[in-house]
Amino acid sequence: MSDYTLKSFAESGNAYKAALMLALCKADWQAEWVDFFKGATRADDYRKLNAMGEVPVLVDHTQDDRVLSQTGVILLHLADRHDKFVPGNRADELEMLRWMFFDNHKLTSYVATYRFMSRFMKKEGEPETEFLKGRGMSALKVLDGHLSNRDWIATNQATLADLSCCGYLFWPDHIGVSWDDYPGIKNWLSRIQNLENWQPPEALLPTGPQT
Ligand SMILES: N[C@@H](CCC(=O)N[C@@H](CS)C(=O)NCC(=O)O)C(=O)O
Repeated sequence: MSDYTLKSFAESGNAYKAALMLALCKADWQAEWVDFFKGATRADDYRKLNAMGEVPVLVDHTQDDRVLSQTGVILLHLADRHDKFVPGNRADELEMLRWMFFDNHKLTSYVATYRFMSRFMKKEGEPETEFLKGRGMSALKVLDGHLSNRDWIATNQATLADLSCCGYLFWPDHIGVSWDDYPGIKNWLSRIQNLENWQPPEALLPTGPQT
């Protein structure tokens, strides 16, 4: 058995954050496909595992099958286990956490939900979808401005903040943007792609029917 199982699916940028961390840490892990589009996360057995009904879930087999959810928590747990992507001092760590909270509240939350509504629910142009798009694009502008004069989000090296914020950003066509309009993000994504062992979501995670 692998050290970790990641309950996931390839269309989930949230799952990708954890999968990317596992890949970059060269961890011994396996993905287990969750049939999200058929409602698997709403089923009783899944809710017993994660009462929040969300993907991803990480099971750490090296720690008595400990179950973790919320990407921020999963990333922090993996950083503890592999001693990677967390700065060595508290001030930098707080800066990293600041951007991870921003990601969870303002960036991924809107960008991912906009993508879900437009691409998978086919509700492009409807008022709720346009609202999500506006909020998501505002968050992208904040991130782009922050990256205009620096290589990485929190320190002078990649941290969990970078892995968290990039979750959905390797799908610019899915969120209706061109990174040419966001040069800070464009250059930063290239730097992430150059990290040793980087792979795109579809190479790391399993997929299935999207209905
Ligand atoms: N804040 C959560 C977000 C996870 C999330 O929204 N996952 C999506 C799939 S990408 C999900 O399972 N959504 C189900 C739902 O919201 O009911 C995290 O960081 O893990």
